[in-house]
Amino acid sequence: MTETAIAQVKGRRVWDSRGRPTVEAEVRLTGGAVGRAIAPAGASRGRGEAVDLRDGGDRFGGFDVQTAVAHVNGEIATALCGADAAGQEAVDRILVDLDGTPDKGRLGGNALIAVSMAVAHAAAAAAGEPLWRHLGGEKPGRMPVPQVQIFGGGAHAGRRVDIQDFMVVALAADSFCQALEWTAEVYRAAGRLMEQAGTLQGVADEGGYWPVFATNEEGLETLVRAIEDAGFVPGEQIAVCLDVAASQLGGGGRYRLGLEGREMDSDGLGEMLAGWIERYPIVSIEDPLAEDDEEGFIRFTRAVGGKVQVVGDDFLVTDAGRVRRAAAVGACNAVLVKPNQAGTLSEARAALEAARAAGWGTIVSARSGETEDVTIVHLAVGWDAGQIKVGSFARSERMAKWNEGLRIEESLGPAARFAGREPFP
Ligand code: 2PG
Ligand code: MG
Repeated sequence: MTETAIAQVKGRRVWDSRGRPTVEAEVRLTGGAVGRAIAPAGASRGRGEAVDLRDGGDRFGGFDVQTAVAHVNGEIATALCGADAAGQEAVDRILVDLDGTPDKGRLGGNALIAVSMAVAHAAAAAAGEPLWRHLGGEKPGRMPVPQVQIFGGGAHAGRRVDIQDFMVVALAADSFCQALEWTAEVYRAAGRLMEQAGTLQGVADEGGYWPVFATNEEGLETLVRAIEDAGFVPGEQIAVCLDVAASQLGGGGRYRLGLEGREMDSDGLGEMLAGWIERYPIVSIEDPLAEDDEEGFIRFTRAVGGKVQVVGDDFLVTDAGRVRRAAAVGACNAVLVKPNQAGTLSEARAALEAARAAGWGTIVSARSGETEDVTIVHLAVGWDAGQIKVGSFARSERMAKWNEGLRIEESLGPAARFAGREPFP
């Protein structure tokens, strides 16, 4: 324990992929090991997420994090000094108790998650292991199958189209490395199609092409064409995943597709999506309905859950209690795990374990505001999530994660096992 006792916790302000301030934490142990991590930030946020503490005011659009950083350097550092970094759950319990609020609004979920992840890195460093191995123990987890965005939309692209993420998943690839190779070809093919159509206008927040489409469905058509143009069989080799992020489309059972000037109720939206599932090679749909529409989630999961993965993001906000409740009533069959929605690693892991216990799929996910931090890749492998979602195949805050996955797969050597089709119904 003396080697792994926390000697110093330091916070600093760094910058994320949107040029906004964010919190970095650095943890030093008595034995000299150091861990460092950076909090990400969402744009389409669930109401039940841990609070992302911002300073407000005029500076940097109100997004500054001086208060959260001061909490890391002050109260949090004091509370953690002397604690054993090897005991992640006890450390996270100290953080949660110190904050003392149900939504982590006092110290800030951004302050807490940066520290929680930095502690994990420090403990792994002290053990002389990469984080994924440290978390996974003896049995190495599978290399997760990546859901990769090709077109961005929704809150990540000025609501140019309503659907937020048009993604591909290379489920027939035989390795993580090959899945990225296939995805790279699809990304290029999609860019060529946009160029030919005269609609190539750069990229959205997560690196997917800016979605210049007349309808939401045109995004799907273009995606399938891109898979074909890249030389793959849609559905068989490479399938489609969507994040509708439907909380952004309305609530209270009413939804509005701004691009198409259409309004519909919960069943109308569910039927539209079910129609897409019939016509396109879709294997996963995230947040098909709004976070307040549990009934809609139940009906949608009943209708299509046998065929596709129904993922809760804003709806479940990486909360074990919500996952258990949703599983009990049959809403969703998979959870998106975003550590900063929970606020600590232990709580994020608990949400993942609750989903696993329910027989659900699990996807470790980045946020739309990211950095060079690659912790989530280690979590996906170490926790054996089976799936990972990081955004698109451009911009280094995304590529850093894909590249870290390549390094992990290489170091696993012959023991590496790619999740491929396994996670999908
Ligand atoms: C999501 C994420 C990533 P954000 O909705 O799944 O695409 O977006 O980080 O803005 O919540
Ligand atoms: Mg989402």
